[in-house]
Amino acid sequence: MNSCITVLLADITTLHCDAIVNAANRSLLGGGGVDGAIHRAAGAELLEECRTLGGCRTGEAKITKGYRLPAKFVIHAVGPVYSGAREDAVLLADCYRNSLDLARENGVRTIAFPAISTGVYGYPVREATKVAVDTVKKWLADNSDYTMEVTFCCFDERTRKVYEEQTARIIG
Ligand code: AR6
Repeated sequence: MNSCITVLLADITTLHCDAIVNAANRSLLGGGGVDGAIHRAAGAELLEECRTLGGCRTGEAKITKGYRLPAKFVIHAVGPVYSGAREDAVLLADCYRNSLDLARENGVRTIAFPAISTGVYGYPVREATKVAVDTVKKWLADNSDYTMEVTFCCFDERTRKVYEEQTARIIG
């Protein structure tokens, strides 16, 4: 199987993946940051579909169509608001794992993640990146019967550099 991880500096709304992940909030009704950008690019139909979903718990994920985006699906994951508690990392890892499970259930082969929780939700980039990379690597190992191309889509150079360092690292 040819699963792989790529790090990219880009606007996630421009990516031609089967699915892009949104760093949403529990209402799933839009917001700022990457959430705002995804809703603007997808158009009003995305919000209409999101209204039918009844929100989403922190650490969980829900899927919609991508509408006017080049991506076929949007997977809306709700990251934790950073508090410094041990639970933060558990909930952040849940976001990545649940998004990948949902992606696989929907036949997704290429998926892009933003740096969930590291913007408005205040999660320190280095800590969040370690959780993201370790969780994705473990998921790929646990799903070695399925080919999935994972892209970490960074929006600034500093975050990209941290992802490059972490993905080059061996787990442990
Ligand atoms: N493409 C890729 N990454 C982006 C883009 C983009 N177009 N725009 C921003 N980022 P944030 P959070 C990066 O704040 O911390 C919203 O209001 C950004 O630089 O979008 O999980 C929601 O509705 C940062 O690295 O998400 C929630 O209320 C990363 O995406 C809340 O913000 C995440 O930043 C969620 O906060």
